Amino acid sequence: MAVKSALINVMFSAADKASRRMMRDFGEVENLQVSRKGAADFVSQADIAAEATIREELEKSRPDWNFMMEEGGSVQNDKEAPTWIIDPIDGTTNFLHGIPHFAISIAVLKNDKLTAGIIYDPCRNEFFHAEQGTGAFVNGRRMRVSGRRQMADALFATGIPFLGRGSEETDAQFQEELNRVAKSSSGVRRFGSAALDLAWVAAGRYDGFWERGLSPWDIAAGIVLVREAGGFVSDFSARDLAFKSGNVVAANSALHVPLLKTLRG
Ligand code: LIP
Repeated sequence: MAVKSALINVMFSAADKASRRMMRDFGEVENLQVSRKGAADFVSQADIAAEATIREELEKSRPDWNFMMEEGGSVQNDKEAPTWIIDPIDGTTNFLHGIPHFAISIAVLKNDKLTAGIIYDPCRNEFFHAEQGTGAFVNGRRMRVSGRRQMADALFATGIPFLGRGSEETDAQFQEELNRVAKSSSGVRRFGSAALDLAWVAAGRYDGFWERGLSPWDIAAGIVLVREAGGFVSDFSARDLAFKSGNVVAANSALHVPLLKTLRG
Protein backbone atom coordinates (compact mmCIF):
# COMPACT_ATOMS: atom_id res chain seq x y z
CA MET A 1 0.00 0.00 0.00
CA ALA A 2 1.52 3.33 -1.08
CA VAL A 3 2.24 6.00 1.54
CA LYS A 4 0.69 9.21 0.21
CA SER A 5 2.94 12.29 0.29
CA ALA A 6 1.93 15.39 2.25
CA LEU A 7 0.94 17.09 -1.02
CA ILE A 8 -1.25 14.19 -2.16
CA ASN A 9 -2.83 14.04 1.29
CA VAL A 10 -3.75 17.74 1.03
CA MET A 11 -5.31 17.15 -2.40
CA PHE A 12 -7.13 14.03 -1.20
CA SER A 13 -8.54 15.78 1.86
CA ALA A 14 -9.86 18.67 -0.26
CA ALA A 15 -11.52 16.29 -2.73
CA ASP A 16 -12.90 14.08 0.04
CA LYS A 17 -14.46 17.07 1.88
CA ALA A 18 -16.05 18.45 -1.33
CA SER A 19 -17.40 15.02 -2.27
CA ARG A 20 -19.58 14.72 0.84
CA ARG A 21 -21.94 17.60 -0.04
CA MET A 22 -21.55 16.69 -3.73
CA MET A 23 -23.04 13.25 -3.18
CA ARG A 24 -25.92 14.74 -1.16
CA ASP A 25 -26.50 17.17 -4.05
CA PHE A 26 -26.32 14.28 -6.51
CA GLY A 27 -29.08 12.52 -4.61
CA GLU A 28 -31.20 15.68 -4.88
CA VAL A 29 -30.51 16.00 -8.61
CA GLU A 30 -32.14 12.63 -9.20
CA ASN A 31 -35.35 14.07 -7.68
CA LEU A 32 -35.13 17.17 -9.91
CA GLN A 33 -35.17 15.31 -13.21
CA VAL A 34 -38.95 15.59 -13.48
CA SER A 35 -39.22 19.23 -12.42
CA ARG A 36 -39.95 21.77 -15.17
CA LYS A 37 -37.02 24.00 -14.16
CA GLY A 38 -34.86 20.95 -14.26
CA ALA A 39 -31.59 20.48 -12.45
CA ALA A 40 -29.36 22.85 -14.43
CA ASP A 41 -29.27 25.72 -11.94
CA PHE A 42 -28.99 23.31 -9.03
CA VAL A 43 -26.02 21.52 -10.60
CA SER A 44 -24.21 24.74 -11.37
CA GLN A 45 -24.56 25.64 -7.68
CA ALA A 46 -23.24 22.19 -6.75
CA ASP A 47 -20.28 22.75 -9.07
CA ILE A 48 -19.55 26.17 -7.56
CA ALA A 49 -19.94 24.93 -3.97
CA ALA A 50 -17.58 22.01 -4.56
CA GLU A 51 -14.96 24.25 -6.13
CA ALA A 52 -15.22 26.71 -3.22
CA THR A 53 -14.66 23.90 -0.70
CA ILE A 54 -11.68 22.56 -2.62
CA ARG A 55 -10.12 26.02 -2.97
CA GLU A 56 -10.62 26.78 0.74
CA GLU A 57 -8.93 23.53 1.77
CA LEU A 58 -6.00 23.96 -0.63
CA GLU A 59 -5.46 27.61 0.38
CA LYS A 60 -5.17 26.58 4.04
CA SER A 61 -2.13 24.44 3.27
CA ARG A 62 -0.54 26.38 0.39
CA PRO A 63 -1.72 30.02 0.79
CA ASP A 64 0.62 31.47 -1.86
CA TRP A 65 -0.19 29.00 -4.65
CA ASN A 66 -2.15 30.10 -7.70
CA PHE A 67 -5.41 28.68 -9.09
CA MET A 68 -6.79 27.72 -12.50
CA MET A 69 -10.42 26.69 -11.96
CA GLU A 70 -13.30 25.65 -14.22
CA GLU A 71 -15.85 27.80 -12.39
CA GLY A 72 -13.78 30.47 -10.63
CA GLY A 73 -11.27 31.16 -13.38
CA SER A 74 -7.64 32.04 -12.64
CA VAL A 75 -6.34 33.50 -9.36
CA GLN A 76 -2.68 34.60 -9.12
CA ASN A 77 -1.21 34.88 -5.65
CA ASP A 78 2.53 34.42 -6.31
CA LYS A 79 3.63 34.01 -9.93
CA GLU A 80 6.69 32.04 -8.76
CA ALA A 81 4.51 29.53 -6.89
CA PRO A 82 2.88 26.42 -8.40
CA THR A 83 -0.70 26.51 -9.71
CA TRP A 84 -3.60 24.29 -8.64
CA ILE A 85 -5.75 23.17 -11.61
CA ILE A 86 -9.26 22.25 -10.46
CA ASP A 87 -12.30 20.65 -12.09
CA PRO A 88 -14.82 20.28 -9.26
CA ILE A 89 -17.17 18.03 -11.25
CA ASP A 90 -15.77 16.50 -14.44
CA GLY A 91 -18.73 14.86 -16.12
CA THR A 92 -21.11 17.68 -15.30
CA THR A 93 -23.69 16.57 -17.85
CA ASN A 94 -23.74 13.08 -16.32
CA PHE A 95 -24.26 14.66 -12.89
CA LEU A 96 -27.07 16.82 -14.30
CA HIS A 97 -28.84 13.75 -15.69
CA GLY A 98 -28.40 11.68 -12.55
CA ILE A 99 -25.81 9.40 -14.16
CA PRO A 100 -23.31 8.17 -11.52
CA HIS A 101 -20.13 8.74 -13.56
CA PHE A 102 -18.25 11.94 -12.67
CA ALA A 103 -15.12 12.92 -10.74
CA ILE A 104 -13.21 15.62 -8.89
CA SER A 105 -9.89 16.43 -10.58
CA ILE A 106 -7.03 18.40 -9.02
CA ALA A 107 -3.55 18.82 -10.54
CA VAL A 108 -0.37 20.79 -9.83
CA LEU A 109 1.42 22.82 -12.51
CA LYS A 110 4.96 23.75 -11.44
CA ASN A 111 7.46 25.55 -13.70
CA ASP A 112 5.12 24.86 -16.64
CA LYS A 113 5.17 21.08 -15.93
CA LEU A 114 2.30 18.93 -14.63
CA THR A 115 3.88 17.35 -11.54
CA ALA A 116 1.02 15.85 -9.51
CA GLY A 117 -2.60 14.86 -9.97
CA ILE A 118 -5.54 13.27 -8.18
CA ILE A 119 -8.89 12.14 -9.57
CA TYR A 120 -11.58 11.10 -7.10
CA ASP A 121 -14.62 9.10 -8.26
CA PRO A 122 -17.10 9.46 -5.37
CA CYS A 123 -19.63 7.09 -6.96
CA ARG A 124 -17.17 4.16 -6.86
CA ASN A 125 -15.04 5.57 -4.01
CA GLU A 126 -11.92 5.25 -6.20
CA PHE A 127 -9.05 7.61 -5.51
CA PHE A 128 -6.46 7.85 -8.27
CA HIS A 129 -3.20 9.68 -7.60
CA ALA A 130 0.26 10.21 -9.07
CA GLU A 131 3.30 12.42 -8.59
CA GLN A 132 6.09 12.90 -11.12
CA GLY A 133 8.67 10.13 -10.76
CA THR A 134 6.85 8.14 -8.06
CA GLY A 135 4.29 6.06 -9.99
CA ALA A 136 0.49 5.97 -10.18
CA PHE A 137 -1.95 4.48 -7.67
CA VAL A 138 -5.64 3.67 -7.23
CA ASN A 139 -6.82 3.41 -3.61
CA GLY A 140 -3.16 3.06 -2.63
CA ARG A 141 -2.46 0.14 -4.97
CA ARG A 142 0.07 0.60 -7.77
CA MET A 143 -1.58 0.81 -11.18
CA ARG A 144 -0.11 0.53 -14.68
CA VAL A 145 -1.41 0.92 -18.21
CA SER A 146 -2.52 -2.27 -19.95
CA GLY A 147 -0.10 -4.63 -21.66
CA ARG A 148 -2.20 -5.14 -24.80
CA ARG A 149 -0.14 -4.68 -27.98
CA GLN A 150 -2.66 -5.26 -30.77
CA MET A 151 -5.32 -2.77 -31.86
CA ALA A 152 -7.71 -5.67 -32.46
CA ASP A 153 -7.56 -6.58 -28.76
CA ALA A 154 -7.84 -3.00 -27.51
CA LEU A 155 -10.76 -1.07 -25.99
CA PHE A 156 -10.75 2.73 -26.40
CA ALA A 157 -12.63 5.71 -24.95
CA THR A 158 -13.43 9.02 -26.60
CA GLY A 159 -15.63 12.11 -26.40
CA ILE A 160 -18.36 12.48 -29.04
CA PRO A 161 -18.97 16.07 -30.20
CA PHE A 162 -22.35 17.50 -29.16
CA LEU A 163 -24.41 20.67 -29.57
CA GLY A 164 -22.19 23.71 -29.23
CA ARG A 165 -18.94 21.74 -29.23
CA GLY A 166 -16.68 21.55 -32.31
CA SER A 167 -17.42 22.49 -35.91
CA GLU A 168 -18.76 20.84 -39.07
CA GLU A 169 -15.13 20.11 -40.04
CA THR A 170 -14.09 18.58 -36.72
CA ASP A 171 -17.40 16.70 -36.48
CA ALA A 172 -16.77 15.06 -39.86
CA GLN A 173 -13.16 14.36 -38.84
CA PHE A 174 -14.34 12.74 -35.62
CA GLN A 175 -16.84 10.49 -37.41
CA GLU A 176 -14.08 9.21 -39.68
CA GLU A 177 -11.77 8.65 -36.69
CA LEU A 178 -14.48 6.87 -34.75
CA ASN A 179 -15.22 4.55 -37.67
CA ARG A 180 -11.54 3.71 -38.20
CA VAL A 181 -10.85 3.01 -34.53
CA ALA A 182 -14.09 1.08 -33.99
CA LYS A 183 -13.49 -1.11 -37.05
CA SER A 184 -9.91 -1.94 -36.01
CA SER A 185 -10.41 -2.60 -32.29
CA SER A 186 -12.54 -4.41 -29.72
CA GLY A 187 -14.66 -1.28 -29.35
CA VAL A 188 -15.05 2.33 -28.27
CA ARG A 189 -16.78 3.73 -25.16
CA ARG A 190 -18.06 7.24 -24.43
CA PHE A 191 -18.89 7.65 -20.75
CA GLY A 192 -18.75 11.49 -20.52
CA SER A 193 -15.83 12.26 -18.19
CA ALA A 194 -12.42 12.85 -19.75
CA ALA A 195 -10.80 12.79 -16.32
CA LEU A 196 -12.14 9.30 -15.62
CA ASP A 197 -11.36 8.21 -19.19
CA LEU A 198 -7.69 9.09 -18.57
CA ALA A 199 -7.71 7.56 -15.07
CA TRP A 200 -9.05 4.32 -16.56
CA VAL A 201 -6.30 4.33 -19.22
CA ALA A 202 -3.78 4.66 -16.38
CA ALA A 203 -5.51 1.78 -14.55
CA GLY A 204 -5.34 -0.46 -17.63
CA ARG A 205 -9.14 -0.60 -18.07
CA TYR A 206 -9.02 1.28 -21.35
CA ASP A 207 -6.06 0.81 -23.70
CA GLY A 208 -6.33 4.35 -25.04
CA PHE A 209 -8.39 7.55 -25.25
CA TRP A 210 -8.73 10.43 -27.67
CA GLU A 211 -10.74 13.67 -27.66
CA ARG A 212 -10.41 17.23 -28.99
CA GLY A 213 -11.34 20.57 -27.50
CA LEU A 214 -10.94 19.73 -23.82
CA SER A 215 -10.22 22.25 -21.09
CA PRO A 216 -6.99 22.19 -19.05
CA TRP A 217 -8.90 21.17 -15.88
CA ASP A 218 -10.51 18.20 -17.70
CA ILE A 219 -7.14 16.58 -18.47
CA ALA A 220 -4.35 17.95 -16.25
CA ALA A 221 -4.52 15.30 -13.51
CA GLY A 222 -5.25 12.50 -15.99
CA ILE A 223 -2.12 13.32 -17.99
CA VAL A 224 0.04 12.87 -14.87
CA LEU A 225 -1.72 9.58 -14.03
CA VAL A 226 -1.25 8.07 -17.51
CA ARG A 227 2.41 9.05 -17.74
CA GLU A 228 3.24 7.78 -14.24
CA ALA A 229 1.41 4.54 -15.05
CA GLY A 230 3.75 3.99 -18.01
CA GLY A 231 1.55 5.37 -20.81
CA PHE A 232 2.02 8.12 -23.36
CA VAL A 233 0.03 11.33 -23.88
CA SER A 234 0.37 13.68 -26.86
CA ASP A 235 -1.64 15.83 -29.19
CA PHE A 236 -2.82 14.40 -32.54
CA SER A 237 0.60 15.11 -34.07
CA ALA A 238 2.49 13.16 -31.38
CA ARG A 239 3.71 16.39 -29.78
CA ASP A 240 3.84 17.08 -26.04
CA LEU A 241 1.09 19.68 -26.48
CA ALA A 242 -2.00 17.84 -25.21
CA PHE A 243 -2.35 20.01 -22.10
CA LYS A 244 -1.83 23.30 -23.94
CA SER A 245 -4.04 22.41 -26.93
CA GLY A 246 -6.80 20.36 -25.24
CA ASN A 247 -6.43 17.80 -28.02
CA VAL A 248 -5.49 14.50 -26.38
CA VAL A 249 -4.32 11.08 -27.57
CA ALA A 250 -3.39 8.83 -24.64
CA ALA A 251 -2.54 5.13 -24.71
CA ASN A 252 -0.32 2.42 -23.32
CA SER A 253 3.26 2.32 -24.61
CA ALA A 254 2.60 -0.24 -27.38
CA LEU A 255 -0.59 1.31 -28.76
CA HIS A 256 0.07 5.06 -28.71
CA VAL A 257 1.62 5.14 -32.19
CA PRO A 258 -0.86 2.62 -33.71
CA LEU A 259 -3.74 4.70 -32.31
CA LEU A 260 -2.25 7.93 -33.73
CA LYS A 261 -1.85 6.25 -37.15
CA THR A 262 -5.40 4.85 -37.06
CA LEU A 263 -6.78 8.28 -36.17
CA ARG A 264 -4.85 9.83 -39.05
CA GLY A 265 -6.05 7.12 -41.47
C1 LIP B 1 -16.53 17.19 -19.92
C2 LIP B 1 -15.46 16.19 -20.32
C3 LIP B 1 -15.99 15.31 -21.45
C4 LIP B 1 -16.25 16.18 -22.64
C5 LIP B 1 -17.29 17.21 -22.30
C6 LIP B 1 -16.92 18.06 -21.08
P1 LIP B 1 -17.09 18.73 -17.88
O1 LIP B 1 -16.06 17.97 -18.86
O2 LIP B 1 -15.07 15.42 -19.21
O3 LIP B 1 -15.10 14.28 -21.79
O4 LIP B 1 -16.66 15.40 -23.72
O5 LIP B 1 -17.44 18.05 -23.39
O6 LIP B 1 -15.82 18.87 -21.41
O7 LIP B 1 -17.58 19.91 -18.66
O8 LIP B 1 -18.17 17.80 -17.53
O9 LIP B 1 -16.26 19.16 -16.69
